[in-house]
Amino acid sequence: MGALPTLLLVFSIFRISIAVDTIALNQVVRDGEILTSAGGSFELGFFSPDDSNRRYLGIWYKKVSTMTVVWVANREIPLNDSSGVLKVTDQGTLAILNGSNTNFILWSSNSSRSARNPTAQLLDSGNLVMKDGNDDNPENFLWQSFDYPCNTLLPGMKLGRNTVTGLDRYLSAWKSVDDPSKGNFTYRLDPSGYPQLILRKGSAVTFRSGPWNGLRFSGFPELGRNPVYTYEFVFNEKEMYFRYELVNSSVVSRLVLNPDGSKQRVNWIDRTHGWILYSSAPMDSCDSYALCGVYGSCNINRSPKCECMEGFVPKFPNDWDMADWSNGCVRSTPLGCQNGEGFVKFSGVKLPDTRNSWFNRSMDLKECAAVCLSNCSCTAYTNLDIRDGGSGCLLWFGDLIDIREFNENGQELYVRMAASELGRSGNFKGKKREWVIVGSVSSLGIILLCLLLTLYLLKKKKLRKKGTMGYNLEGGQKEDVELPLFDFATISKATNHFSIYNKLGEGGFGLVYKGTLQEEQEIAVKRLSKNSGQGLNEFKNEVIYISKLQHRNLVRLLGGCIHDEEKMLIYEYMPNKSLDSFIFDKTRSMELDWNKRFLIINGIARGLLYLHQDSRLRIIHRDLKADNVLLDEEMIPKISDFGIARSFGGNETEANTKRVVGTYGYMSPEYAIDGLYSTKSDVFSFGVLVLEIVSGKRNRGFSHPDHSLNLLGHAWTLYMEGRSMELIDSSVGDIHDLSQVLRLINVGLLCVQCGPDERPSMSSVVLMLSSDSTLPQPKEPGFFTGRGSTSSSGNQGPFSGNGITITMFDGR
Ligand code: ACK
Repeated sequence: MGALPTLLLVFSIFRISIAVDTIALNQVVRDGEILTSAGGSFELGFFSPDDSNRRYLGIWYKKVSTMTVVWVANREIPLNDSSGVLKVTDQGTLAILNGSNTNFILWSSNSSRSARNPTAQLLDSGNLVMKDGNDDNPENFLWQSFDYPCNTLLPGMKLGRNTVTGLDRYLSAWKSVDDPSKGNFTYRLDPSGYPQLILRKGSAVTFRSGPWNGLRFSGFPELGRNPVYTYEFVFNEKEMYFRYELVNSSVVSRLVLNPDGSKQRVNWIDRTHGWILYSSAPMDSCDSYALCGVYGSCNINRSPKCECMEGFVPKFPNDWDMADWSNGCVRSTPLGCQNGEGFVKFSGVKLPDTRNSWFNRSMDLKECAAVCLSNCSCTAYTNLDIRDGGSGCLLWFGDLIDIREFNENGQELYVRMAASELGRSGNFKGKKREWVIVGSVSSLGIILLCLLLTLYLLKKKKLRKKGTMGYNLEGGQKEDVELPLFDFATISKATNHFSIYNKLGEGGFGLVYKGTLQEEQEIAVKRLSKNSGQGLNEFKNEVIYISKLQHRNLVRLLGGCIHDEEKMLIYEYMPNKSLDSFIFDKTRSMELDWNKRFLIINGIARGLLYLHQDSRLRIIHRDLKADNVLLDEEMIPKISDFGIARSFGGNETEANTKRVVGTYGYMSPEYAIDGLYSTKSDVFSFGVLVLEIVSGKRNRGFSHPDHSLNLLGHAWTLYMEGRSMELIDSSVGDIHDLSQVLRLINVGLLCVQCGPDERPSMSSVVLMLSSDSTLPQPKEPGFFTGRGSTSSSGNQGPFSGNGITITMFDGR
């Protein structure tokens, strides 16, 4: 191992500054030595964040007199003395070794490929890159620190995802000012619906930027044209990211996520003034996620800050008057998908949460309105891009949440309203209100709606007394479901009054909160969204099915809660959340070694076999996907979300529906195209899941530089060429039994065959997984080409959705 030539060293009293920015193969940077970027902007070396002897390898500004670290390599594993050494290894990686035990690698960069002449260089942008010899083309870098941000976004860094490689670049705060290990807060580009930047504390959202509108993020009205920065938002098939650059490169500026969860853009002035704040988020209490609840709108210049949007009233008026706005607002007149419904325009707002949105870049505003009106679940729309008079279409499905008003640079939002609301005159925060599309009012529809509402209220009253939930199964057969009922106060207390900090995420029919009962029992509470017509059906469905089922691989329902308009289901809490948060995450996927993945696949297979064959009702889940598999503390998989499940009686084996519901990428061809579902459509989804677990890649959104096949087509091609090994996720680590993995790929491919009859039943799958029998050769998979191909795109319409369960009326 060659240390750097001493002639190149410039001594200072406490440290040795190396007048080079590069180290070559087997050269080292020892603790005390400093690498300096060519233009003198950044330095790299070992440092301690406080007086302790904890040593980290990091990058900091050279010209900023207050030590400001922008990147840390070994943030989770400090050295306890000054024996640390940074070395370029012959595997083309950078490694931190503990000098007293040179075989012990404390931290290492990964490498996408081998290199003949690996070198590490600290660039003047603050990017530490690994390259092969003098190849300065960023496309060819073996590794770069800009791909693994810590708490700082420097000019030129991308904040977002590469959807091809799965690389997710996001900021994570330090634990405290003197502890660089990962703290509670993260700031990342969320790919659900139309992407937006989301600040989270743990898994709870605390702030979001809103969607990019061509000029800025909707929630950053100040982020317009300015003399200091330029901004870029890229969203295409391969990448989605946000990036900024400095107009004047001599300005020293950074965006930092602080340990307390504030995100700040700061500029260095001089030693006297220090770092000056340019902007920060959250900027005021109206930026707190969902402060005013659904259909509530926040205005910082008003008292009280929260008001219901016009056409809506507080859900719980008493709470609302006491400034507890978290339960939001409900419609004065419910929607019923009636003729005559239309839209009211609200101006000057931050667009609501887009995680339940769909978009289309080519539609204009008129087409957008028409599409929204034709889909009963669509609640609002607006232009995707506000430049040049506006273009594109953004649609919301479900409740609108986290809306605020701005004095300047707010946007227009068209909200769906019942016919009777459209004629009313009024003002929304003093801004112009217009109604947009009105069809012919059907009084019959309104009478029918009132009748249904009365019936529903009567039924609800009855239910509360009995502690029993009575619901109709498909086909009109009535089911009374005995379910332990929790009282509302208990659940409200357990979830900290449905605090946003307890929010786990959004499930099929509403928000999911974490709760703790008095006896310390942890629970997950699914709360039915108000006004979610389809959500009510899914809620009933879930009650009917899951309360009757019990299996080690199905999530357990503990009870329900009904209180006025509120409906909730209470489940056992799954500390490891959903499978998708592991397999598709570069870091977390490393926790899933091969053995764990095999056990998870087996567990899902057994759960599905129980549903198809062994349960009291024979059930087809219809929405099996990685998001709907939860993991308990021992990583035992539990199938969840029975919102759209169906049961089969007697000898029935197959049914047909006009309402195709499910998730692209997991739906079998006969279901997506003809609405035909059977146990074999679940088998197809299971096969997709198996291939995703093995490869660590999503079927939907999969792309490959050499072909336009999706994951299924890619897996099948590799199988046919005898190269199945190449499918295996590189994060799985050592594989002791390769034949077991190859067997699983074979089973996965059998399950995704195009014809339902060709696919094995779940009982055969379970057998195949547990025996060494010879497996048949799979035929071509169904839907095996990627986007834009004729054989797979029949149903995809004009939208793009990311893993969200979708509904299509009339499957063709
Ligand atoms: O991937 P997640 O963190 O795990 O986000 C989703 C979210 O709620 C919406 O479904 C989480 N979730 C759902 N049910 C449970 C449960 N029983 N225990 C823990 N987390 C849950 C899920």
